[in-house]
Formats: sequence, structure tokens, C-alpha cells
Amino acid sequence: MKYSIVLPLLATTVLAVPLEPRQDTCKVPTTFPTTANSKLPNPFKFFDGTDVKTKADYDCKNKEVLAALQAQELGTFPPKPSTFSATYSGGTLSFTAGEGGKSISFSVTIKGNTGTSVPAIIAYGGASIPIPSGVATITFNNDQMGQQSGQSSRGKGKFYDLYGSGHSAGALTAWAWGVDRVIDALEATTGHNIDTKRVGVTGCSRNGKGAFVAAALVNRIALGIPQESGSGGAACWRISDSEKAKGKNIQTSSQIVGENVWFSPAFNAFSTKASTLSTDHHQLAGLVAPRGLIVIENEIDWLGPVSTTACMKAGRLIYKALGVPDNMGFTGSGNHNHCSFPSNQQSDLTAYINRFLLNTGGSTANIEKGPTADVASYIDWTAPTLS
Ligand code: MCU
Repeated sequence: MKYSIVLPLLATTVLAVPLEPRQDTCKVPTTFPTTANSKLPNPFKFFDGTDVKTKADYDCKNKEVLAALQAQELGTFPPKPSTFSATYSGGTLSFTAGEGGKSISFSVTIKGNTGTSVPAIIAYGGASIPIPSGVATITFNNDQMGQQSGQSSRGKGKFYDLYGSGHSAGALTAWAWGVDRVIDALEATTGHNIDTKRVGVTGCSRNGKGAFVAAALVNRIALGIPQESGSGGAACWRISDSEKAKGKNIQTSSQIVGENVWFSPAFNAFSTKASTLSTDHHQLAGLVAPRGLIVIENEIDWLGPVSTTACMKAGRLIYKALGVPDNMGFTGSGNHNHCSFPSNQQSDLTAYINRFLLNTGGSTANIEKGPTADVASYIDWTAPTLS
């Protein structure tokens, strides 16, 4: 009796409530808005103008951001190739990946991996941050995966041996693909003692741009530690342009595309009109969310200290909206040589490594350090609290 009354009521209710279309599936566009906007794009609006209201919406938003970033800046990020095998022996992790009749082999070295269930940091070209004991270092030769020695290195390196020299990926994307495979290789082998759920990625300067992009593209990375990445990493293109207009000696998109092959050739079309990009780099941080991210910067003009600070403040607004403000921090510091980690950033780095890699807890609350930079002057949106 009871059920015969309740069931029809339930059925009526369910039918009467329209399903939020974005909760079940994400509609990822294949074309992206290019209307000029000198303010940072609103991370809480879909490209079709719909509001991002829930965390599920935000997951879908990230999918369109990812698609736009690949189309406009990074080039295509390929999935796991059709054939893959890996071995681990004596501190060397190797994999062989095959696609379309071609194959490549690649190795990384692992140190500090004694014990059980050891967290690790993948270090582009070797670490220039201190890595504490209890955390293994995986040295990743990113230049071998994708060369970065000026325009003549376009399409060179193991990634391009596999996918072809004309592949759209810039070097940053090729390296991120390599990081994704290193994690596949860790998952496929034993004996290395690494806990694949606690892997971070770091690199400094050009390699810092790479570490940031890897943290954004590879969602198995637990902690991103980009160091002094500046333009192309923690800086927002639009803010760097505004700083350049104020007379600063700062790297911008118009310069970066000529200097090296970090980005896809597709980015050339935007190099002198960054204001028409569908996204900006606060959303690179937003792609890492809610995973751990500690952004380390230096107050060198070329890196754009105001740009990186304001851009990462905007990135933290995304983390706040997701209810995890303290999963992201940024720490800027002046008066030290490029990529020489200063002692006054140690406690911020330690806090993030403790919380996200060593699992020893502790607070990562409110780490926002850098020069005065008013994020409000670069945005025309407010962050909601996503339900
Ligand atoms: C901050 O990273 C780069 C910068 O983007 C380049 O313009 C400059 O040539 O090199 C920096 C770097 O990688 O320094 C080691």
C-alpha cells in the first residue's frame, strides 16, 4: 500500500525536474570564441555564455578550456599510444611506445626511492628545488622528448619520431605527454617503490613552463611545482601585454613564438593579439584544480612579476570557488639568481610537499606572496561558490 502511493509521486517529481544538461555529459565545442577582451576570460562562463554553477559544471568547463588551449596554444595532447610496455631495473625506468607502425623508447632515472610507497617528483632536466629525503627524484630529460633549441628544433625529439615532425604539439605538450607515459610506466612495473598517487612535477624557467603544462594536462599529477616559469607559465598573456605597454622589459606572446618552439605553430596566429585567446593562464592553474599547485616565482622583470602574481591570484579564485583555496599557493621572491632557490621560499615549498606528497599534513593556508598586483583591475567577473 505504502509503495503504491509513494512511487507515482516520485515518478512525477523526477519527470517534473529538468536535468541540468551539463551534469551528465560535457558538450565540448570544436570552435572557440576569439572576440578581443583585454580582461582575463571568465572561468565561470561556458563559451556559449552559460554560467558555471556547480563543480560538475566546472569539470565540463575544464574540458572546453583544455580543448581551446590545445587548439590555440599547445597543440594536440595525444592519449596513451596503442602499444606500450615498460621495465624497471636498478634505478632506470624505461618504456617503449608505439603508434601507426612507429615506436620509440625512452628512459628516466630514479633516485631516493628506498622504502615502500615512496612519493616522487619528476624533475625536468634535474631539480633546482631542494627535494627532501623520503621523496624520490625522477630525472626526466625533457629535451630528448622534444627539443627546445630555437626554431630549427621544431618537430625534433622522440615525441616527434613517434607522431611525425609535423605534429601540432609544441615542446611543452610533447614533454607533458612524456610525463603521462612515465606515470603509465610506473603503474605498469614494480620494484621502484613509487606511490603513483603521489607524484609531483617540477622544472625551472623554460622547464617551469613545462612543469606547469604537465600538471595541467596530466591529471594523475598530485602536485605541480613550476619554478620561475614566467611568461608561458604562471604569467597571463594579457597582463604581460599590459605590463609591456607600461614599459616593462617583459616577455610577451609576440616575443615567445620567435624565441623557441615551446608552443604549437597554431599559437603564431595569436602572438600579436593575445586578447583574442579564448583562455589565459589563470585557467592553466584552473586545470590543475583541485589538485595541489605551488607556483614559485622570482621578481625578474622578464618573468613578469606583476603578471604572474595577478594571474595566479586569479587562479586561486578558481580554487576558492571549488572550496579548496589552500590546494594552490604562489610564492614570489626577489633578489636571487634565476633558478637558485632562495631560503625564504623554503617553508612554502615544504608545506606543499608535506601535504600533497609526504602526507604528513600541516597547513598550506593563504600562501600568496609577490609584488603588489591588483587582480581586480584585470578581471570583470566575480567567482561564485560552486555547489
Ligand atoms: C623564463 O624562462 C625562459 C624565458 O622564457 C626565455 O625567454 C629565456 O630565454 O630563457 C628563460 C630560461 O629558460 O632560462 C633558463
